[in-house]
Amino acid sequence: MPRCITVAAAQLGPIQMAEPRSVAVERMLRLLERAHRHGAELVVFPELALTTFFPRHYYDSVEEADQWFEAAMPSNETEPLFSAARHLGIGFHLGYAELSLEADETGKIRRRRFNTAILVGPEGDLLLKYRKIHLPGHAAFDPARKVQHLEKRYFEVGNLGFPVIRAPMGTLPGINMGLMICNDRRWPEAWRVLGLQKVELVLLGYNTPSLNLEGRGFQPHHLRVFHSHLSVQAGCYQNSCFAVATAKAGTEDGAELFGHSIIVNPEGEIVAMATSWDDEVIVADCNLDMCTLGRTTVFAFEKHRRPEHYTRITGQTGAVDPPVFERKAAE
Ligand code: ING
Repeated sequence: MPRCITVAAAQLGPIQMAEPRSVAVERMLRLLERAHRHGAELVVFPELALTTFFPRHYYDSVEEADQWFEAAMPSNETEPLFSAARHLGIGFHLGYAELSLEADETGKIRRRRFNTAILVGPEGDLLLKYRKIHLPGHAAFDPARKVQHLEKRYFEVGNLGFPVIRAPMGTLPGINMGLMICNDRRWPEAWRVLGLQKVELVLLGYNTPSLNLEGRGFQPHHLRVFHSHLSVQAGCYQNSCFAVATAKAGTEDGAELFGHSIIVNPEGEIVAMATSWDDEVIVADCNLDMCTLGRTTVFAFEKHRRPEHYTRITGQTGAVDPPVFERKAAE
């Protein structure tokens, strides 16, 4: 009996700064119901799905940005999502800005802010939590940029690693599910850490500007989507897993995010793609047995990987100059 699960990407269109969370939650409830009608057993919402992508806005003090964070999950405003999913018997992934009062590595209890994603099971259990590790952009106001991208200002680097859990989902007693967020998808290390935990289904949300806002060089617009798809397709192929990558898209207070949410299989094929930049559900039946071929042949890690030659990957942060060729004087 094939191990099949039907998954959905519940893409969100733009959320304006003025839109309250209740509006976003209402829209997400409609998408959850629509996905359920399509037979989805697991629904993936985007990164920072409850509010506008606020890291594009500069606030003098990070506390001023706390209006965009969730101090509790679920809260009164987000509880309807949890009860609807429980009622429909489906699991869901949700990205949000997490404000937590907890000890840091020095043991000091303080307010900590993370770009967070959770995976909630069909019974409402919190199965997995992940805090974004690869924070793109910058921490200080950057006058060169057309639009700011201040994730390094508002979020700490995640402290939960790249987690995988085996848990019931849909009709299956156990699926190996892992999380990453947005920029993480561009880093093969993130995929491989999940792959080394036998992940079968990677869930990720993203908010990605449709234009290069760095203002530091020309990049054709169509490459923005190409790079996003390339990263997810490569990650799936090289780790023999499925992925659901869900966008928040459209123009938020004048800043454009691209959509093109996708569901990708272990061969790296896009099996479903959103075509709007608005609220849209895409669905795919995933036969998890497809993960077996790659991980028992080309990517049988235990047979073919040579970690003794990979030490630069964890030993170095930045790149170093290579040795320079020097022709040896004739002897
Ligand atoms: N957004 C973008 C992303 O990684 C980005 C930032 C875009 C980085 C394009 C590099 C190139 O998709 C978030 N939220 O990480």
